Amino acid sequence: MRKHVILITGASGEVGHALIRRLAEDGNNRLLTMDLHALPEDIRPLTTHVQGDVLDSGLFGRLVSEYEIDTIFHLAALLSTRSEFTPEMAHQVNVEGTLSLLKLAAEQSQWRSRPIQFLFPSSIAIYGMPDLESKNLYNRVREWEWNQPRTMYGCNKVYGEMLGTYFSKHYRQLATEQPVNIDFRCVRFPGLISAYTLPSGGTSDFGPEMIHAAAQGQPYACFVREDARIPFMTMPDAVDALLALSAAPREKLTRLIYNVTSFSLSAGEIRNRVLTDFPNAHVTFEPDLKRQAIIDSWPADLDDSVARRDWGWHPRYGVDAAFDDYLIPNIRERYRKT
Ligand code: AKB
Repeated sequence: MRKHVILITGASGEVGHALIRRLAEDGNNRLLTMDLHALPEDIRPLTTHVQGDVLDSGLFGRLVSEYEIDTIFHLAALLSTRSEFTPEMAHQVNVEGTLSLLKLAAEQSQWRSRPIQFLFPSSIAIYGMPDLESKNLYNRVREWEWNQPRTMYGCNKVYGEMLGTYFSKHYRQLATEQPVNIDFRCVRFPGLISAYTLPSGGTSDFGPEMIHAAAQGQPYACFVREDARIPFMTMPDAVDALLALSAAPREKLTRLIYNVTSFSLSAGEIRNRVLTDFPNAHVTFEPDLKRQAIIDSWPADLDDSVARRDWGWHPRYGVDAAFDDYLIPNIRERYRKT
């Protein structure tokens, strides 16, 4: 008999790392993970890992002959800064990879005549504020506002949201065969900050980089202006959001795509927080005008009231708890060991 699994793509990335740990806490969850890379050692025993490409349809064929995939967390993506250097590859991974996974979900749902849940993390990168005046004026953006991204990654993510919506509502709408039943659910994340891992290839990376550099006693040259402001949340809250949305009763959901966030800080405010805990930290501001322009196009904050209303979303870590209870103690501990 084929084994029932939760499939996680992009498993060796930051969100994957935290999500695998959390899902593995429930011994009933059997995890199947995929990534181009091997998994970090600490999470290897928690999952069956397949090193491979989300664009490899032959690989998917082999996986479905062995496993029944009930839920998919499709995390694999090239982030915003990296995608600007290789936009065509970003399109392949971020769009064609998503399309392959949605097709896999569609086939699974048809063969088994049951819904397959598809969790898709999107991003503040799908927004595009035209100028700083608008960014300051329209502070907390709602899901349907300003959806005009200026990065390849933002375009890919907004299209991924649209593809997921299409697959869940209209895919093969004129066909007579067994209907497709994909339960697509999406959260738009702000910048994420983990105490245990560092991001790579993103543009919100200045937040986590600054904190981790200070904890290691290293100087940090921040690539955006001191007044550059975007929303952030901690990694445990990001995982909570994915799991809470996954567990929410379908009938409570009035949307397929939800903003989630916790706090909004400028780069200067992050520096000030860092200095409180690491008074010798050396942070300078040396804006890279191109990356700065991307941050300027992202909203200063997100309105996540619909997620709060529909599925009780509420971050565990507001700004004070994020720094005092989660980030600073765990990051200190992390670098004390090395
Ligand atoms: C990035 O900076 O590209 C990501 C994101 C905000 O989605 N962290």
